[in-house]
Amino acid sequence: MMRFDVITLFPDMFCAIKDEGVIARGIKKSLLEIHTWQLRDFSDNKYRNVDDKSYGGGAGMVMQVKPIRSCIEQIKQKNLNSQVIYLSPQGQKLTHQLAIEISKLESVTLLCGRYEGVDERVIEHDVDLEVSIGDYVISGGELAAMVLIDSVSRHVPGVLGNAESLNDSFFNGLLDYPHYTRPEIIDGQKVPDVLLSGHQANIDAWREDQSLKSTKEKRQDLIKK
Ligand code: 4H4
Repeated sequence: MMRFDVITLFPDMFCAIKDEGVIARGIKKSLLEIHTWQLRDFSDNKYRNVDDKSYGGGAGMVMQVKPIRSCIEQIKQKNLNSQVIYLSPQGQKLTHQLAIEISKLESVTLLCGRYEGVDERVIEHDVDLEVSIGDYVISGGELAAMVLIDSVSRHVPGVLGNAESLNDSFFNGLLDYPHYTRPEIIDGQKVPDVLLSGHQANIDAWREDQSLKSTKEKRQDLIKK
């Protein structure tokens, strides 16, 4: 069982992964648990504010320490050793390898930033790992958290039915080979003959060659020296 606690201003967004698809099935099979926490419930004022102006000026608002720290403390009362991951463009890039490592944890708390992010003292004192889904800024950490939950959950044993392919791109460090299905010809576009040959050894060799070829063309950086 892997548990995700998510600290967010928009808990309803997570219905997108809790109600449909692979993750929903993992939850139904009691392999996954996703619990969202509305950060505003931990605000110390009646307006339920959790952000404030930035010291030193500047346009954006910053998420305050206290509500986040109170929420993490409550989460840790239930999951003492939950690892706190903060989603931010300054984090370690989420890769296949990092997703596998995170999937080995039993409890993870995902902190979703909004505005300009969180007060630096949260990162120093409460956050165990900062993770980025890519070199761009999105309006909130929620979408990044859902990407992380999806990619990590696929490595939790039993979540992916054995029918669903585990040889997704990056499984062997290379991009995936091309896929085809019926019909054999459409608008003059044919399925490669080798895939119709029935020779599994030739098919496997062709697929490996295709993976290498597309990785060299599209992602030189993945070709190990
Ligand atoms: C968080 C913006 C932190 C800026 C945010 C910072 C990503 C991403 C993201 C909403 C929030 C943005 N999260 N991968 N890319 N001041 N989150 O863009 O640290 O630069 O994960 S900051």
